[in-house]
Amino acid sequence: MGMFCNQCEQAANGVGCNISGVCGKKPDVAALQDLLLFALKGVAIYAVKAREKGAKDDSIDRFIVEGLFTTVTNVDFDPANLEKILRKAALIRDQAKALYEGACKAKGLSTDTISSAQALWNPAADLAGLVVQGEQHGISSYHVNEDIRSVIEILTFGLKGMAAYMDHALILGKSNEEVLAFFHRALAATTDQNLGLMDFVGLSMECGKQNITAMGLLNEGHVEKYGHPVPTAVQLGTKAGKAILVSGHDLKMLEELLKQTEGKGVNIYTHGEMLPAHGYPGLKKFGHLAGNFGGAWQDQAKEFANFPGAIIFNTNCIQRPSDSYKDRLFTWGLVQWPDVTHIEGWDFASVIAKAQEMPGFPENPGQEILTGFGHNAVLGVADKVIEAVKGGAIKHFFLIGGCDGAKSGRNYYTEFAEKVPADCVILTLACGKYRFNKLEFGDIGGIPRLLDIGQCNDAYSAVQIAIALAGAFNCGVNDLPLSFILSWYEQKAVVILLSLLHLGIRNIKLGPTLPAFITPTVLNFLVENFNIGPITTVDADLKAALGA
Ligand code: FSO
Ligand code: SF4
Repeated sequence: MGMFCNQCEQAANGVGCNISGVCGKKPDVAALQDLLLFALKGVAIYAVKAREKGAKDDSIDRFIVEGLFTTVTNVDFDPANLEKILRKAALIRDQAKALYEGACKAKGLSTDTISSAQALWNPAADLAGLVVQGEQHGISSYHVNEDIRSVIEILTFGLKGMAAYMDHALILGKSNEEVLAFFHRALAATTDQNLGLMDFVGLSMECGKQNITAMGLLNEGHVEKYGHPVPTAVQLGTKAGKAILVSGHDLKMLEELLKQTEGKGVNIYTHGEMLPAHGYPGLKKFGHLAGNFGGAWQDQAKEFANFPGAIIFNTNCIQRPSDSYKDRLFTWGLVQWPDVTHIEGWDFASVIAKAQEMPGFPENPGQEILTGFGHNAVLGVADKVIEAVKGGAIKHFFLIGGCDGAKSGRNYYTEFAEKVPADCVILTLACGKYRFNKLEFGDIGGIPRLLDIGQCNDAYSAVQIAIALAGAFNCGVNDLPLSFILSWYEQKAVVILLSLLHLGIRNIKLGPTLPAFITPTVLNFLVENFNIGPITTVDADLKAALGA
């Protein structure tokens, strides 16, 4: 059975995974995810038609967002769960069709004949049949022209990334009609063989724009619920007591767990992208939010084996669990792994019970690191920052952010942070920060030289900071003494890149390697319009950024 997937930075041989995923995705799961994307396009075709007639349905919108997020790298590895979602997709498609037909009827209009395969799809009778169906609808079927296919992939992966942020926002009760409608419109467009390269370039840029709204919504949801992040020292040592480790991005899930463990002698530790949670007043108020454990996602197998408590994933990036911790590993939300207990809903009693069975940690305080430099905190000291720039104390800002990953080439980011001159400030976000966030950078006149803005979605905060600085200096963002040194891994990074390009940000350095799904023609286009380029050597890239 063959597969082809090239959606993340780990794509085998820089081309694509065709035997089995480097991430652990097996060919059957790859085919089921391809089929899910195909089915979502069918739903979207009817949802677009319904919206044109003024009809929409929250459950259809929500299904599209969750379905897309399900196909993001390192989210759902469970064939049985994917089968359930696929069967629901057919029902949701029927619901979207009925919505469209009902809206036409109510207006006394006739309905268009829809003949696209995506809209007419019906699921095979069993799992094996679904896999066979999925094998027909992989990436190679997107378009015969490889450059158009490349841009359709950029758009598709951008939509997947945006779905992740939108899903978190929806969980917090935040929504936006324009963004939801765009998911349908863009997905339906990918089935339209009459569209050309520039149509998909336009849609990709629009995806970047819509994603700023989605990340803004998520930021609003976080701030309304938990307050603006404040600079906070996070303990890397351990507190005596039972322990639960939370990995992922979902703050509401963490909050619920904190509430349910209050007074139970169970301490909660953050892992990976949950680290910025410590900066939110509404979360740090829980005394048993004890600290951060471990590094970025790719080190989980080694680190989880040493965690003496229960572990729960609330989003990506999950990897194949080893037997040493599989029985105390749980998933929540969209993340699933076969034979790993999945928590439905908001009751974490079984996770807490598992933590109670485990030995927990002794008291062992350790190093502290800082987080919580969201736009509110940074702009709160904007006068000081602007004065430091004008007076020459701060010469340049580097946004060194994005995803971490397993490749050795990612040492570039550690070396880069280490070599940033002492009169420069590093802004960072997402899990790529683990390459250097335990190093000592000192401060410039009281302004820490390393400012952790937050999770990958806090790219929104980084953009707000850049726009405010540009306003203060009366220039464009590209004229600021600010360089973007980005690392990517999966599709959330793709959509953030689209957002930066939509904002017209130029000269981005991207690594550790360029996406396998970008053809030379498309790369030329990006270079010509945005002067984006691959990372080279630390010395050369630093020199280029500082113009020295
Ligand atoms: Fe990292 Fe994983 Fe947050 Fe991604 S934990 S790699 S871009 O899911 O989303 O930064
Ligand atoms: Fe390969 Fe990445 Fe696709 Fe996994 S998600 S199969 S590692 S390209």
